[in-house]
Amino acid sequence: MRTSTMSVLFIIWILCTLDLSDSAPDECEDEIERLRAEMKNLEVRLSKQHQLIQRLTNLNQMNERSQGSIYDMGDKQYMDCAQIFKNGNMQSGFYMIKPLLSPTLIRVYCDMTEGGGWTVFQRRSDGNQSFDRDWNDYKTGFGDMESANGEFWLGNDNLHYLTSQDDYTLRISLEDFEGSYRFAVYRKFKVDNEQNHYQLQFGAYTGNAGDALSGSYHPEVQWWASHQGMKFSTRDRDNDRYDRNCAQEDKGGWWFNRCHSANLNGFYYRGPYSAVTDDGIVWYPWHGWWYSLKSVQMKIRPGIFEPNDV
Ligand SMILES: [Ca+2]
Repeated sequence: MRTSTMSVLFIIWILCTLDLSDSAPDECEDEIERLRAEMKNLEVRLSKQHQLIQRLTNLNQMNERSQGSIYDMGDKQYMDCAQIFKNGNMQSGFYMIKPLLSPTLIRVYCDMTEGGGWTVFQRRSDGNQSFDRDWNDYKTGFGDMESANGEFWLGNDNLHYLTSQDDYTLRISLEDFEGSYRFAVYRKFKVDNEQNHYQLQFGAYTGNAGDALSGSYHPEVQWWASHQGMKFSTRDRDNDRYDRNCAQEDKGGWWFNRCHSANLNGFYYRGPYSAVTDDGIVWYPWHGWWYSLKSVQMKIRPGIFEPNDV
């Protein structure tokens, strides 16, 4: 619009200057003035429309983010959520990362609360997803990676890629149906590769949920209830130390021993339950084997994490 108006103005100016038009010079000037005013008016309208489009675009992006859509990080690549956080992105949500060993970019949920920089690899929240899955599902990951509070497993290969590139701290957040919260933190959390059956290693515990993973809450049960050094098992791949199949009986993939004192991928009951086996979402030192938790989150970030050290 602007270009065509300017062209008309220019032609009229030429005609007036050369005095080739039939119009009197005054009429020429009037016409130029009228077109100038019209052009000004169009510019104002155009500017308002640009502002409106920008506002609508912003609103649309905010709406997408609140529904769990991914943040566009441009061409930069990050190996985990800690790097994303240190880069100044402090909004929890989905991001793309590329751990050093990973052949591809992977979509992850970054939890920027509790100090920020947490890469979440497991979430239970409402029983919406089945965790009673086979080896391949646990290898590659499964579940709802779209909703902000969706249930998922990030995948054992991804867990291996992540935890082999640095010393990571694992934080497990637990909630029961009475509105109470507990947490367990383990230093030096590592998951080996598939050839070694995603064997689990972890270091010192801190927290208020009790040390279920090492079974230190009761030395006499450690030989069968500790998860230290355990291989991953699924219903179709029995790597546990039990003469039957823990993953099949306890309805989820996990680092079973004979069988567990923590089973965070178990069946989603609601609080106290009774069943043939202790197959609920269990954290023994807090609620015992016969109470299934309301929500769980498992997440990692580098052991040395100084968010201000950008
Ligand atoms: Ca077995």
